[in-house]
This record gives sequence, structure tokens and C-alpha cells, in this order.
Amino acid sequence: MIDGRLIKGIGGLYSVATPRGTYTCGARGVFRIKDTTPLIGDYVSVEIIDETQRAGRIARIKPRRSELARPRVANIDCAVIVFSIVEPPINLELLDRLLLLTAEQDLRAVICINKTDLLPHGGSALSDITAVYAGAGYEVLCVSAAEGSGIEELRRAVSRPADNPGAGATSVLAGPSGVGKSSIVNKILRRDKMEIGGLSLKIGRGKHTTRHAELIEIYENDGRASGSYIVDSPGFTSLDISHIPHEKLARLVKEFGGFEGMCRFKDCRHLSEPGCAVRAEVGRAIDAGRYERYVNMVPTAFGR
Ligand SMILES: Nc1nc2c(ncn2[C@@H]2O[C@H](COP(=O)(O)OP(=O)(O)OP(=O)(O)O)[C@@H](O)[C@H]2O)c(=O)[nH]1
Ligand SMILES: [Mg+2]
Ligand SMILES: [Zn+2]
Repeated sequence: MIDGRLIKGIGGLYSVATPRGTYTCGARGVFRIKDTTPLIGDYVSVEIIDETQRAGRIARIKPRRSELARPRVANIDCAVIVFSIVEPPINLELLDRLLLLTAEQDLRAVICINKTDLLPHGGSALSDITAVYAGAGYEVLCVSAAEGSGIEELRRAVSRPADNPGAGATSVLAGPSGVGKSSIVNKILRRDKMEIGGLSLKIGRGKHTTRHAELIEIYENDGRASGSYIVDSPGFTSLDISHIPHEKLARLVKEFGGFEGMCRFKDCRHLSEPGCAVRAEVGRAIDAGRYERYVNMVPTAFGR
């Protein structure tokens, strides 16, 4: 037996990185019976079948400290939510849903806005969006994978958990197809590891180039392993958050937190309840667009 980390899984075959190299593994039937599937990021024990072929079988999955639903990855510290400011344009509804999902998992979220090189000079779209989310208390980084700007900051942000600067971290890049996730991963790694796709000319969307999530170790400039990992993942355009109980949603919106205990009702969802301190601040301390998108999410949470 040898312990390792699951870095890739395609068609029931898993790659597990161990101190003795990468093993290609199947999973024991017991997982199918118990209805657990090994996930990218899992810490596992491998039963070796053939040492020379580096073939094994996943015998045990260690308890997960986190599990993100979209993309499905385990044991991550940070979700980098990636959008491009244009081509394709930023989808704020999806951004807000991803922020709720990461908050629900108690994961650190970093908002990364890519393709800043494509903005016409003087355009205010980027600074407006940055101001809203930074103002709400989120970490926002503006980058250009094409020009390399902001990448050093992003590499630093994903390399260590904010609360434990000495330890390595695992961060996943999540967002729609074509926003430049794989381009950013390559810049962070300083090598062309991931395949980059184009945009479909007709609709200006991505071409779903990355097909599988993959966990990759980040190396320092001098070739030393940093102990931090990044996960590239396939793009997606919709996100179901109906599993989050509706009464919990309000507590996951960061800027509502500042008004805790100030509404007339303790369990106020800030919709149409009288004496709502949050609603009184919409258009002032609370961005009207953010509030509106929150309201629109609540019915979905009821399954309507
Ligand atoms: N102008 C510009 N183009 C970029 C930038 N980053 C990525 N692109 C382009 O955007 C397109 C999509 O990039 P990818 O990195 O494949 O996007 P992705 O998010 O990984 O897409 P999926 O794998 O399909 O989810 C490619 O044509 C890239 O060259 C950027 O900073 N500026
Ligand atoms: Mg990709
Ligand atoms: Zn309220």
C-alpha cells in the first residue's frame, strides 16, 4: 500500500501521485456499492498491483475536508472564480451563485477577472464590477493571461491559505468555457501544460476545450515544489444551488453579514419582511444589482 493524491480521473481510471511516482489505478468495487466515487483532490491509499507498470487499485479514500459540487473536487482550500470581462462577457448571476456555493462550503473565494487587455481604454465596466465585489468584502484580482499582468499576484494568492501562510494550498479554477482558465493555469505554471481553446465565432463562447479536472503541482522559479496545487477544470454556464436551504442563503451573502441582528425578525431573509435593515440599505451600502440577483436566486432555492 502507498498513500497519494488523486490528480486525474478519466473513464474509471485514476492517476494517483505518490512519493514513488504516479500510479494508474482502478477503484475497488466497494466504492460502487457504497456509492462513493473517488474525486480529484482525494487523498487515497493505493494497493499496488504491478510495481513496474505503476498499476494499482484505490483501496481507501481518506475523509474529505471539503467537497465542491461544481467542479467536483475534494480537499481544496480556495476557489478562484474566473470570468473574462469581455469575450465572453462576465455573467454576474453565475458569479453570485458560485460565491454562494463556495461560502456554503466555507471555502475562500478569489474573484479573478481575465482578458483585461481587451478592454477599450477608459472603459469603466471593470472598475465598476471590481468596486462592487471588493466593496462587498471579496478578494478581486484583475489579470490578463495574454499579457501576463496580475499573474504574479494570483500565483501568490493561490499558493497559500490566508490563515496559514507557511503551508501549501489547493486552489481550483472555476468558471465558464472560454474565459481563459487554462491560459491562466499555464501562466501560473510558467509552461504550456494545458490545452488552450479558441472561441466560437458565431456565439462568442468557449469551445469546452478542457474536458476533465486535473490537479497540478506548482513549482517555484528555482524548480522546487511549492507544496501548492492548482486544479484546472472544464467550463460550465449554469449552476444549480437548490440544495442550499433557502433560509441559509441570506447568511451566505457576504455584505448582508454586516447587518446581522439589525432586522426586526431574527430569521429575516431580507425579501418583503417589515423592518428589514438590509433592504433599507439597497442602493446605498448594498449594491442594487447584487441584491436583485440575490432575490432572483431565492425562488430557485424553493425549487419553483
Ligand atoms: N485577449 C485575451 N485572450 C485570452 C486571454 N486569456 C485567454 N484568452 C483566449 O481565450 C480563449 C479561451 O482560453 P482557454 O484558456 O482555453 O479558456 P478556458 O477557460 O480554459 O476554456 P474551457 O477549457 O473551454 O473551459 C483562447 O483563445 C485564449 O487565447 C487574455 O488574457 N486575453
Ligand atoms: Mg480550459
Ligand atoms: Zn432583513
